[in-house]
Amino acid sequence: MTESPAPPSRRDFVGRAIALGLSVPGLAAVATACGRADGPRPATAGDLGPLEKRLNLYLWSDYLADDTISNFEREFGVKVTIDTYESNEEMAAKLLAGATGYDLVLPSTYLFPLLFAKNLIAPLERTYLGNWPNIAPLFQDPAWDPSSAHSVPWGWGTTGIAFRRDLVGPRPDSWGVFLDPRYRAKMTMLDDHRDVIGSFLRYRGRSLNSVDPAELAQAKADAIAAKPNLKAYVSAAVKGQLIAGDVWIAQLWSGDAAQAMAEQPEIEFVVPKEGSMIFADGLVMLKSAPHKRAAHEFLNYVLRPEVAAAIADKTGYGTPNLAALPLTKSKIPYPNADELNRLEFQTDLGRGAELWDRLWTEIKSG
Ligand code: N2P
Repeated sequence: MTESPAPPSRRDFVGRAIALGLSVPGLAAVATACGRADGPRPATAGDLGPLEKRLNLYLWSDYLADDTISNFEREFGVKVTIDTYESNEEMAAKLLAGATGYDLVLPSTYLFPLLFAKNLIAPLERTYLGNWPNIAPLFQDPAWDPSSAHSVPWGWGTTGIAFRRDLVGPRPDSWGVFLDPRYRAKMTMLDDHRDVIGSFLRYRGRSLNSVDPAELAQAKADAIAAKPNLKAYVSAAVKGQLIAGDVWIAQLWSGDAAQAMAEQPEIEFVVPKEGSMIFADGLVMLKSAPHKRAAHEFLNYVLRPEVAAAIADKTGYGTPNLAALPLTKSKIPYPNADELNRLEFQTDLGRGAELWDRLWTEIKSG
């Protein structure tokens, strides 16, 4: 572990997140001054016509507050249906296979280039998004969606290790714990190739966005060596197993870990010392969306500070909504300064994606 990944560029999300994460109280004061911006909207060429009666969402599981949908349905008279997915790749595979009927989907930003290239995403009519100024400047005009023309940021978080403090010791602060047979069959990793392969790349001091075949071969070897110690590759569903004590150590996303911690105080979340991923997820509208006006009303609705704050409180993910920050009440595991320094933003793998896919298939069947 002699080499470390290249330092992030100035426009890199991590640097920008440092600014956000380190000054949350200060930002809260700014946000209070900004307030909410439900202004009148001018008529434009992009008139979306009358509000449809339905809206179809395709979202990550466990990423809403309890009343997010019911309040929207009541206020707007729109019936909402929701399908959920457990990984970006599951969602992308379904869309690329031609699934239609969905209005909005919620990919991680590393997937945006693929969805744009496949011509799946429609630009947004900004005149319907009067609440947009609530979004933190950090998340406006981001590298993944210049001019924010196609997306509304939803949440952000990190990948780390959630563990049962009462059952495990010492504190597992290295990705190497998954190679430790001491916890055989009491550990799980995410059912997500970016997280599994990415964490073993970091374990060896590499970038978690590496497409170098030799580095990836080592990550694959580590993943296969860890496999006998794992109970399963499982994502959101591991929360219940951690709470019950069937799983002691789980690779998990920060918000899902916070959801489990809210029910079982013996659960702790750590960003491993070798570093880890930071990600952002955002809503995009499909070109095939059957209910584009309702989609925009929903986007503008989730941009309200109180709606975004309720989502952050319930899900444990960071909110990109500056005006929502002072309204949040729950414990959201924002990375501290030290952790931020070792987080790396997940980016598109480009043509390397095929190699990653192949390795994942080999790991799972190996
Ligand atoms: C929500 C998981 C979203 C985090 N349950 C992964 N980007």
